[in-house]
Amino acid sequence: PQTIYLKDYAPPTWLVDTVDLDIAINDGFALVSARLAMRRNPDAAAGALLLDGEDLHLESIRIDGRPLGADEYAYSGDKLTITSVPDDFVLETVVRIEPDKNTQLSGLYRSKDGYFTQCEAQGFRRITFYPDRPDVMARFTCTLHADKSRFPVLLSNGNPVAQGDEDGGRHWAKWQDPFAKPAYLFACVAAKLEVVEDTYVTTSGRRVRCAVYVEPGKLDQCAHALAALKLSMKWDEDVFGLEMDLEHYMIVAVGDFNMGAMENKGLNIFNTKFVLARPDTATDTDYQNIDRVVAHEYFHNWTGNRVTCRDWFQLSLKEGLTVFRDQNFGMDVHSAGVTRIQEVRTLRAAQYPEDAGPMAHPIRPASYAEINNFYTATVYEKGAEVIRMIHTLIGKDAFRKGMDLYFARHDGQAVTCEDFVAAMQDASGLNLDQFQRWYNQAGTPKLIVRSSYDAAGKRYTLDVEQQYPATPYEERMTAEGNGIARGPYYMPLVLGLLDAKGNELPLRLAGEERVQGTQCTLSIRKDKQRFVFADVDAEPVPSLLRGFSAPVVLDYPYSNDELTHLMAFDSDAVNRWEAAQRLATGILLKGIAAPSVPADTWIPESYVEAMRRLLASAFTADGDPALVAEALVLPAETYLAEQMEVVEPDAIHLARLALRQHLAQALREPLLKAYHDLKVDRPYSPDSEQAGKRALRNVCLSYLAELGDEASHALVLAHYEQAANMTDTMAALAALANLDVPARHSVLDAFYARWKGEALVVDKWLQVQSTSRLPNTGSDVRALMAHEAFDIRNPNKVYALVRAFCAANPKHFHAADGSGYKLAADVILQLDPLNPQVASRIARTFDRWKKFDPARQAKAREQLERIKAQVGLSSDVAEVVGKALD
Ligand code: B3K
Ligand code: ZN
Repeated sequence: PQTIYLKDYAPPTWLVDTVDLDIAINDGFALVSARLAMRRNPDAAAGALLLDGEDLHLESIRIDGRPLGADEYAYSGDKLTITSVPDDFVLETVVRIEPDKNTQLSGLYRSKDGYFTQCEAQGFRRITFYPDRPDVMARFTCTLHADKSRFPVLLSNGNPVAQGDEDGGRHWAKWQDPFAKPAYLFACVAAKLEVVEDTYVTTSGRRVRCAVYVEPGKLDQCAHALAALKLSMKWDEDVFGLEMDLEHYMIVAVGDFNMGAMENKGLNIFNTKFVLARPDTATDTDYQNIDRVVAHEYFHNWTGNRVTCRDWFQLSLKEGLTVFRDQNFGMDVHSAGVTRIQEVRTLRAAQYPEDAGPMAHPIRPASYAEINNFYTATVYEKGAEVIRMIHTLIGKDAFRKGMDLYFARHDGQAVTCEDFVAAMQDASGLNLDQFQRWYNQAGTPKLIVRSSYDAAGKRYTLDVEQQYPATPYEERMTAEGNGIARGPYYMPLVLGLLDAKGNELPLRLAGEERVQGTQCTLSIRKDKQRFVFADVDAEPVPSLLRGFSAPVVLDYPYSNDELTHLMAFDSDAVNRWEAAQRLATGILLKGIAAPSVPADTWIPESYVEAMRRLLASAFTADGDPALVAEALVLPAETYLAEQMEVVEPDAIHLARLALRQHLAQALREPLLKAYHDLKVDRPYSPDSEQAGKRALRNVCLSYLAELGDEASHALVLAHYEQAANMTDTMAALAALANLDVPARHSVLDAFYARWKGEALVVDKWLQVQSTSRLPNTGSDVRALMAHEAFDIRNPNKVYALVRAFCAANPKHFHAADGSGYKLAADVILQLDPLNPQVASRIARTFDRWKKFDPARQAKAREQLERIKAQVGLSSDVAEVVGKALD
């Protein structure tokens, strides 16, 4: 595939003022008539008119009403070229498209009995000819026509302005969006849907109709999403002073969708997974994810829609910022500490390996082959960390001023990441030049901290060094002559110091008058820096990188005693959790290195006691069960793999299992007691208090299930039978899926029979099986691919069965015989012609293949080469596989 460079950006030659679309849905095809009022961009170089168009059948083309002759235009290679046009004109095209055959789910496509759109990043060109780039912003109207009984609901962005019936049992509706927008925010829907509605009144008194549309029969699963929408509207007013600007805000749920959801202006289209929930069908985590995705898409209305991206390299401008905003919303509506912990875990599980692998890129890449491959954990999650660091460095009030300034300067514009940073710099007065490196350098920096204590002088010294070795991204850029001079990052290091009793010490840097309180933020800017704290009476335990203040790997030689101390006393929730993770990681790495040694020789008794105290702390007056649940969960196998030079998936699995079994044996009594004490007797609510109790109770259950005796099996089955909500049901089912007991099959069968009509529940059923550790999982996944429940055209099914197997079942995906790699490659090759975006996401699970032993590498390479050799491979998969093999 061809590489596109940020440095080649040029403003659009042609601008579009208005777009009038007319879309007629017919059996087997749609006719799209577009009327574009266009003019030459005075700020751009001259050039012919070039429009994007993909899989379009051109029926007619006119300029200012005059049909063009065959020699006046050319359509090839996804470009329509018109050689001679006036400076100002109206272009009218009619194209025929086939949404029923659109398996890519980009552009206008059919899902079940309705038609839906997905235009970000470059789907609009699959609907009509257009300068399909985000810096072309236009005002849209859209008229839809379709059969009235089959497609009673016709929606597009903005406000409904007219509607009527027409011949042949058809009807039409016209929508008008008052805001100019890039084409990627266009949406329309023609389907049979039911709707639940509510009204939100903004601070300035605007009445907004909030509506959630779902397929018939699902109205009882919409309440939570609708409530989350109103909560988000309120939050954005309270925290950022941002109001909803339209009279209609609609969310439409669709079962076939490549991603989570899409922020189209006034007409969000959502994967059903992030809308539908009922206590018996959705877990606590599902409910929380709905909150977050609804908030995220709503927040895009300002960060993304009112101010959008100049080009797709700037994707993190809207995504990093909007993730940061939805994270803060999550911290406000749920537990702040637990929410942050979950984010840190996701970042390290998904983004760090990306930064360490062949697809490494900065949050603003300087080149790409396929933009759809850059909706990544780096652009989203690391992007949010970068915004969070600005927030930490300049403080909450200056950050709010910076946001205000950003909107004052750029409302209605398509801008760059520099524009955002400039607003933050100007509002705060803090120079952020060096900070921009976060936008240009790839890779996770390492922060090496060493301490020393001078008892005579009562001084405590921290030496901080940062390392940021080049990644394959930088090597590629340099080889192409596009290299950049790398340098140290500017980042906040938030810390506290604990004394031997666990008290937080007042902090004063030597040479400074002021005591900073018990927590301070050090500005890290250089390769090496030294910080000296004065008046420190005895050597403290440092609590470094509180709140995970920068997306780095922290290297500090903590002893196990220091970690247990932090686990017990640190006032920072993230660092209490982090101490438990570090402790477990250190112990597990020892166990992994000595696979034939009995577990009790590498598991220190002090660790077991620390975990016992941790569990007990959930029941103290200020105990937080949700936080304890997080801290009791051992680091994931994939996380442990990243800590190793050469990954040994079997040894990792066995050591982690041995530690779980050891803890289950040693803490059997308190685990059982906690399990019984934590039972929630009230009617189900997804609130954080109930959810926290369920989380801890279910963690206890999962440990107890490791005991492997009759009693523990009976406990799991009883939990399943008594479950009154999907959270508890899935906890039992997940435990059972790992047990080789006769009840496993009967329960899985009964579960399927009970839920086969609920697609999202069937996804859960597929996923517990694909992530099982039992020996036959690989062949079970193959068998399930032939099951009536599976459909390779439905992304949720592929993610639940195949992606979960590849990404969350390392023991089986990395099976020594190569069967896991073969399975993944078979699916990628089958899926690529149908849906390259989803195929490419599966291909990404090969990213870390070079970290394994030579025998596994040979098996992985064989499959990667096999994929690469496929004729007609999509640019999506070609880019991923090409970079993996480089
Ligand atoms: N902006 C969309 C992502 C669209 C992905 C297209 N391949 C969802 C979001 O981040 O809100
Ligand atoms: Zn987003």
